Amino acid sequence: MFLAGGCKSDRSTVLKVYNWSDYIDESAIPEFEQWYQEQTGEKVKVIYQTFDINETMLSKIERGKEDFDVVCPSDYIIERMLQNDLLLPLNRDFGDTPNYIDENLSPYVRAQFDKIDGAGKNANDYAVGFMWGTTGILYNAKYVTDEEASTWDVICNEKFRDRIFIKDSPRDVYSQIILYLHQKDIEEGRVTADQLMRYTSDEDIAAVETYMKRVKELVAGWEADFGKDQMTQELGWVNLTWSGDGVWAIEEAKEVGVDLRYVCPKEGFTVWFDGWVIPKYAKNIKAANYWINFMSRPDIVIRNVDVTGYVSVSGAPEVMEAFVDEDLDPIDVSYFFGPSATSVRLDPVLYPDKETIARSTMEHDWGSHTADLVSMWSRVKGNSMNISTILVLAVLVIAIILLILSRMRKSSRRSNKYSGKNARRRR
Ligand code: N2P
Repeated sequence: MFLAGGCKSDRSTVLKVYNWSDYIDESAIPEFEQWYQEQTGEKVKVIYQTFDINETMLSKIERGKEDFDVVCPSDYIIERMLQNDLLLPLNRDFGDTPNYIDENLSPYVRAQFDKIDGAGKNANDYAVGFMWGTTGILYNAKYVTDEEASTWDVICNEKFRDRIFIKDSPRDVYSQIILYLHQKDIEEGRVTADQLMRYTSDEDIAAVETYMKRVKELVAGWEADFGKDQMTQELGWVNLTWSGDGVWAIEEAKEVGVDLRYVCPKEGFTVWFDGWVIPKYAKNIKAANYWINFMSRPDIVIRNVDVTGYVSVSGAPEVMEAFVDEDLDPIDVSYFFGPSATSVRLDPVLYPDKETIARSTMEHDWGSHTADLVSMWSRVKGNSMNISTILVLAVLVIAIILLILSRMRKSSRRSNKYSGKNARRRR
């Protein structure tokens, strides 16, 4: 409940936004409040909260029925939310205010959202993409060769023991490993990458579990957001991560003379899309729709991309121009920006070229199998302590034992003293 000036506040003056951490230029929030008032004549105050893991966000809405007005899940979670009837349809009627969403959305993203299986509902009617990217390998070129990094097996390479960080995102890791384990089947045409995204049998899960348990022996940490810092400080050499974290880390590392690179491995990889949706427990639906529109305005898009390292779903020409860099080789990004964009000087980590994107596939919801995946992940990570964690814990346990022993000694001395006194008194 929100209280203002001692009275119960009108929920139409509050917009509750729930977004990934480090995913926006936060100075855009007060700008939205001002813009909303200019466009509608109404006041709104944004309450902005963040999450690091899709499933945390989903559970707050699915189980907790929290009244967020606008949230930003990934594609497979949008799929799940549609299937479980958790979303409201969007309203693109903004009166005199331009509709930045439909003016700018890349046709590639629209087509990908069409593939989301929303139980009869088209995801484009319930979600608008925000950022998108790939899952790949970020690596330190001083210790890891381009060749070593070009396969998912780099996370199971003994040479990089205790230098490997893995994104703590079971769905993403599972997808890359199932592609890796089935590389021969893909090459020989027995299965497609898209089909593999629906491989959820006990045997498939067991195969990924066995592989990941080998990986675990070498892993320095499972990270939700700190991998990029570990890589920049050269504490990690290999990081299974998202392209946006990769771009951010590469830029930061450059400043301190560290050569980080990012690659989408040869066996195939997943491409992901995060999009704005309005959950069914939302209370300020009007402002939520305006928020989504504002987030699609090209100048706001460019600022969000600049600050976060992630890439917008916007196919607007001004967005493309903003990221052209004359020092880069031209690449074919026509699938994203339209037929004339066959030779544009863009960073291929931000925008994979046409050839790379051909190796990509999109994840899907696992429905009732999700619990099996989550249990497998906890079995993999369970007691996954590295040497330093074990040492810290050992020191802590010894310290606690010493403390208890010293207290026991003191109290036994005290009780000897008292029983002595009492004994004297009794005498
Ligand atoms: C940024 C979150 C990225 C979300 N911290 C990737 N789906």
